Amino acid sequence: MQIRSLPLQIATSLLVSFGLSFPAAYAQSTGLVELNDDNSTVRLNLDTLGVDAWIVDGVNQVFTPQTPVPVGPLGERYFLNFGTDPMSPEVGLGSFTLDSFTFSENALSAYLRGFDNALEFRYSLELQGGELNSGSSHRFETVTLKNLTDTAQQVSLFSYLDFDVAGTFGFDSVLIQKNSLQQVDVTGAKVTATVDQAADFVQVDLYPKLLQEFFNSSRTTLNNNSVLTSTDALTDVSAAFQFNRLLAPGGEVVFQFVKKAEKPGPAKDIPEPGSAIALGSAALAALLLKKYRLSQASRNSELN
Ligand SMILES: [Ca+2]
Ligand SMILES: [Ca+2]
Ligand SMILES: [Ca+2]
Repeated sequence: MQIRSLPLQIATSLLVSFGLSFPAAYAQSTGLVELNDDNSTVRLNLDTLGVDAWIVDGVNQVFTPQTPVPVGPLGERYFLNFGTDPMSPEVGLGSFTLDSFTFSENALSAYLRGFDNALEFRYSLELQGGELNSGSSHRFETVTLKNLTDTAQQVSLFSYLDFDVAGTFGFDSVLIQKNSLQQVDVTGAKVTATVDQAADFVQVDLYPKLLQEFFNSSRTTLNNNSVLTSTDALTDVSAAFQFNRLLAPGGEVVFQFVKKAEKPGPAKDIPEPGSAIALGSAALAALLLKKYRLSQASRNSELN
């Protein structure tokens, strides 16, 4: 079994926050909510809106600590920054006030306020499972940030994602671009996350390095590293988007995220490796020839 430990830096910050009574502190935090639809289950913590399970056909696709941790789930989290102070660190939604929430069998929505009531965070999640044993699942998430002050405000939203595709974290490969992430397991199973607008910065890094950025005392700007492959069974990839937005007084910004899990079809659909390479080479050669002919044709037409 692959086991990951809680980073020291985060554990230390918990000591400050909660004293030594980790289990009691965890128990006091608000409960976990579980959503279900067809072959899928999502479990999230109302206190942080962190996700610690996205189970598709019995297989969890996100990082879940072996034992509960006081900061709540570490698989998927939102972190925020507010204003322009270069020294101000990010905060998680655990520091926000939960005004209200509603949920049904497969959907949840919540209203929170933070930064001394200067920012509203509205969240909704809908889970759409797939057919049994299809490996397919969709999650639709909407985040709305509203400036509750009467002056313009700079806001940063971080979406932190630690997928462990197909239930294992080793050997996963991740590619993140400005509005999409793709993470692939050695079995070919895949998780993608897309967002309806371009991030200002992105980052992939090994756990727990990236997560620590959101628990340290400095303001974080992601470094735009976009590709990483885990090279053994014990290293683990994670990724994040960073959106910087200027909100007018009373102004809002809405982010639409879609997260999708899928697995490869039956083995008979996969060509032999040799024939796939041959096919790829032939297709590439045909394409190059076509391009060459096109460029010759356009050159000829320019000359005529
Ligand atoms: Ca991972
Ligand atoms: Ca995996
Ligand atoms: Ca930071």
